Amino acid sequence: MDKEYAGLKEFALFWGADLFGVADISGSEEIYGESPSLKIRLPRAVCLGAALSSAVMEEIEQHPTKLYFHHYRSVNILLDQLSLRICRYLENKGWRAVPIPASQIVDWEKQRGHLSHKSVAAAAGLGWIGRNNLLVTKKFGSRIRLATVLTDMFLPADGPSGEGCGSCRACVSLCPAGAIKGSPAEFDHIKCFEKLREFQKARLADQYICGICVRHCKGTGEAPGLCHTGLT
Ligand code: B12
Repeated sequence: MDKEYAGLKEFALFWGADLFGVADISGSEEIYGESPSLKIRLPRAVCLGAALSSAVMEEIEQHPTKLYFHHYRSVNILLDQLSLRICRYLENKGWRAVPIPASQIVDWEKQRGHLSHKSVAAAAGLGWIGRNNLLVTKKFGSRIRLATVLTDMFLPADGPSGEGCGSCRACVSLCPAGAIKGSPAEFDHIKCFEKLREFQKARLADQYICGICVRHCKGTGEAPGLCHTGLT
């Protein structure tokens, strides 16, 4: 393994990353969306994944719990702190680095962040975009939150994993909004968002969260053979 890559990965895992990968984004303008909020363009994206607690996720039944709401924010803080540490690590070595917030919305109308962490994670081979429209990983399923650090450090890039959900449809019938269909392209964002608004109005959480499809996508660690073959 490349020495710089190995050193950065070790640092990231030490400070709380559960998954790590690097994507070459030099020709991937689409990760920034239609109306980019960032002026800076750097060729590498360091992708960081932090796993959600299984016990917290398993408390979720028909709606988000208060415990999940707090946990979701704690994991975002962990990811933002981790990104900051990585940024300082890279800058101390003389490279440029931009920590992208785990969960900041910069365009409320279009509901966009600075860039798509899911797209970066899929390009870095952490997993694939599943039927539930989320990044699905072998080890944690979708029970993983993401952040990205952009850099010009010359790091070797990982590639897409080439895997998919296979015949697993665990999330399809469990989605309370009926938003999950046969493929990620068919995911019904409007139905999903309406359900999140309903939960928020009922004061189940103060932000737009749900957690049901996250809970039921467990990866191959807990549900062997379910989520790791080609998307059908
Ligand atoms: C705004 C936002 C929302 C909006 C919706 C925005 C939208 N239209 O998707 C709302 C508030 C509704 C929302 C809801 C949720 N969100 Co949200 N959200 C974000 C945020 C802040 C920005 C997303 C964004 O800019 N999207 C723009 C579009 C263009 O990009 P995208 O949707 O990320 O990626 C698409 C394309 O790139 C494309 N694509 C990329 N590669 C591939 C490959 C193939 C084969 C295909 C077909 C498509 C494809 O498909 C992707 C999916 O549509 C991100 C953080 C971030 N900066 O990424 C979190 C994020 C996407 N959310 C996340 C989560 C978990 C949720 C919820 C489950 C809520 C919760 N925490 O309980 C629900 C998701 C329900 C669902 N199943 O999709 C996580 C996803 C983690 C994961 N494992 O995938 C993120 C990454 C936050 C984080 N730091 O981890 N979210």
